[in-house]
Amino acid sequence: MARLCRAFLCLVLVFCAAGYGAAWKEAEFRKCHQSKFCKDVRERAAAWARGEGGSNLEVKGLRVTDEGRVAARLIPGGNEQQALVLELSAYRDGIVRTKVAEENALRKRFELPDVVVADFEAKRLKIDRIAEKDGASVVELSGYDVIIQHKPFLIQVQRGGDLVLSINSKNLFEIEHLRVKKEGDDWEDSFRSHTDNRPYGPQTVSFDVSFHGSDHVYGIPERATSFALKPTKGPSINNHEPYRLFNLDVFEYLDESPFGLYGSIPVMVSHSKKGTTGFFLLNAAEMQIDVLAPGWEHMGIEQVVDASSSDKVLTSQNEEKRVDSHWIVESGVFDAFVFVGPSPKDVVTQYCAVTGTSAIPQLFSTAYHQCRWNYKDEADVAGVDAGFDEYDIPYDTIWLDIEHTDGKKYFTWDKNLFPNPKEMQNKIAAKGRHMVTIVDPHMKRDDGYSLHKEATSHGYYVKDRDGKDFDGWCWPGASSYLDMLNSEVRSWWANKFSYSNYVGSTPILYIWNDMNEPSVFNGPEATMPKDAIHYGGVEHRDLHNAYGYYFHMGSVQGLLKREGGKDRPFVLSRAIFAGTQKVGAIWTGDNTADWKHVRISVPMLLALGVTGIANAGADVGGFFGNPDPEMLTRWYQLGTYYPFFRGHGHLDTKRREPWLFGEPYTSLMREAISARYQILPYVYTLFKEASVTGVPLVRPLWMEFPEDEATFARDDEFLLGPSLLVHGVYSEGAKSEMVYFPGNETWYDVKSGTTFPGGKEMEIPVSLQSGIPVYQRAGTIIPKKLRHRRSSTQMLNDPYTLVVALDSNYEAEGELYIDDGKTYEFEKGAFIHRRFKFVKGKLTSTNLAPSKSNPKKFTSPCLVERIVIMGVRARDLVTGKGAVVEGERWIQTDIGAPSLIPGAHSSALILRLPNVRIADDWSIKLG
Ligand code: NBV
Repeated sequence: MARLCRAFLCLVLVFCAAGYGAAWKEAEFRKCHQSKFCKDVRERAAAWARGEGGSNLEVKGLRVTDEGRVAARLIPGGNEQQALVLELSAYRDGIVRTKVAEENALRKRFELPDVVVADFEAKRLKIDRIAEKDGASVVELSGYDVIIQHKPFLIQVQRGGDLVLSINSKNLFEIEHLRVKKEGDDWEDSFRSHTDNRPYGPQTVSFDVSFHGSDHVYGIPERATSFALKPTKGPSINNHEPYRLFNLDVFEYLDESPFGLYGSIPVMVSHSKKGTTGFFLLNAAEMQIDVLAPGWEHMGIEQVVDASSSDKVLTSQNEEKRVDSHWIVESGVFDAFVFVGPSPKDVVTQYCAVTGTSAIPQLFSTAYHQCRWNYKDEADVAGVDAGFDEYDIPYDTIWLDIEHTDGKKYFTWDKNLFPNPKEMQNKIAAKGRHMVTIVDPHMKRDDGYSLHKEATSHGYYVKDRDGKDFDGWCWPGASSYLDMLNSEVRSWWANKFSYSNYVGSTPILYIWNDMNEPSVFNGPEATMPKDAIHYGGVEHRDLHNAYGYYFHMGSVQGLLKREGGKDRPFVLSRAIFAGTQKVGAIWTGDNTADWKHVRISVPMLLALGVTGIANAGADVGGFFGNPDPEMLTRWYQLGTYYPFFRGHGHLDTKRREPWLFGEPYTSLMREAISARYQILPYVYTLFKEASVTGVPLVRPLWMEFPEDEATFARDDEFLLGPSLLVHGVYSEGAKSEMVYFPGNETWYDVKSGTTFPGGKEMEIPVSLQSGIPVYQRAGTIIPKKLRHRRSSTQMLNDPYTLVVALDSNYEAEGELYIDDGKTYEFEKGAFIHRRFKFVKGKLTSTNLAPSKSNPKKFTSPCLVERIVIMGVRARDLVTGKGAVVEGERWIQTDIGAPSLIPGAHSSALILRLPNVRIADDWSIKLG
């Protein structure tokens, strides 16, 4: 009998998993009109906007509190019983926070902890004065004003006298008052076979935010769509779905779809020549956001017109430039932040001042990762590892997917396939390489699994609406999910990563968190029911979008604990929320081996970047399907410039290690991966910058060229840091690409040194051999390491090459950050930070690290072995004499087409073996 039952369970599981793997089925996911909260608010908003009512909030009793905040009451349509309270606070460096809640709430609404960084309140400014102007109250801050109009309630933010953002200019602000259920109230909400009890009834928070002076808005990842967000509602685009923020495991997601994927970051950014502005709503409930085109209010929601044709023009002629958005949030509070810029980088920095800057990764994790579902057994791992050596392709980390475990019980090994995990890792470690294993959040409900037993006895699982441990289906079969909202559970979980608990783990083993949306095969929309209950009686509805963030956080704590807080953790997560950047790296989930997915990875990474997620990548090769060798090569050529660079593929796909395709593909993939290793010093320096300022590695062109309008809707290319322009090749057999060169400066082709003027789009011939178009910006210096090695660890003591790209003033500058690449010693000053400057024919290296805060010195024995200077004028080319390291010795020079960059521009000059130390101050003069 027991055997029969087991066989039946297996069948069910296979069935579930098969359905799970099937192509994206639109009908399996809710549309706005299939969720009561979204349908109701969207319809109400359309009616209000046509003048049929409105929230009509009036501000009363506005004052400055003793604490230096602005406080007021908001009365909806004269109804004192349903008064709201508003609190507005200002923070240093252009941040405003506004909270609105019910004055007398039936029940305390959930406010999400653990996202805003601990020291944020310390940045608060004391507001001491409010000016009254034309029936409005004005808070004057440095460089900007916040104006609160009383009737109707309206918040406007003016930067340097220009209106940049307003809240409630469409009169749509509404917080549904929590109420007691009356007879006849129908609160239940059903979708397919699932019914959400909605025990607390309607409780939406909805409002409009307008971005003034701009044509474009960006952000609110994660979705596979254009970077500049297309309007979802308007005369020619009626009934487009709103952008949904609800973390879901979406099988075989489509490109060019507004549908929300595994992560949610409720941040919207607008940009125009006049500046950049950002808006963030701290709320982890399901959210639906409409981007409104003029005239949207005249549309009923049931008419269906295809939206795909209409894109950018959001403003009709002669109207003020603006983009309106309507936010519909299922529950929780209105806790919003406005970032006043004015520059694009300022906005990211302001947002990261609230939610944290990017965690600085270990150096190895910035190099290439080789993954597959699954490397089958120890012999397979050894074979792949040896393959990289045999074909002379560098890689740093090999990954093991779910099949390495004993029956999908995480922290265990399949004893037949992986009998000697430690030995296996030691062999990998001997080459300076690393391993990552997967640890998912679904816990097998198996009494023989000690983690499950413990979690059950401690009561650590999320509960279903009846108070029992939630029981859902996932890879292991019947599974429960840890309640990661509870810090005690996170800390218990963290202990499981110790070497004694995770038997078979070694110091080179790191972690991958998948399925943490959470994915529940038999749940509504393949996730956890919203009426499941967390610690403190919190409904899953209120924190759904942050579940994966908490799980990620718990695992990171685990690796930190394992190393006694010494080494930096590495945990890759699929589900994300605002603040994930401070926890670790992420990837864009299950993409497909399809050219469109190569292309869409760029806007996806751009959207993540402007919302603070600096360490992100897409599966190179495409997870589903089999890439042909050309597509795979093109994807590697692009992946070289992803912040997180990993090849990965589905269990059912053909093996695709780079050497399996023959020539020229293997060599071209080797070249692409090696190109990543060459720029690691630059990439690592960018990661350091992201950890301090939040400014991402993958940047939209307008982040560096804010006034260049031609870049505002461009998402087929990006900048990696300030200095590299990257344009992928996104189609089969492409012979040329239209590349836009932003700004007024020159761009140097990184391979040939050929120059292109800025401010122009040009047709650039491409071949598979030429790689994708990549250019260095004039006026920059990029540090590289050019010696070919097996892994980043083996490059540690390698000498540097500095690539100087001169601008029209004959100048250039750049930076290099180095530390031990592993620990937190840099916090005590153990790092090197250099600035390189080329001015008046002289290249100088100076210290950027503040000496006082540098008591614990970090030194590097590394030398500079080569300096490449592009853009040297003929009259300055040195013949015979060479350059001189000031006051000291002559060095060899090599003028003309350098061997490094075949076919290079004739004015490139190579200084060989200057042999100055990277850690020292030095200068080198030409001539
Ligand atoms: O663990 C298996 C896969 C994993 O390889 C992939 O990267 C994840 O995004 N996982 C999803 C579950 C199965 C997907 C069909």
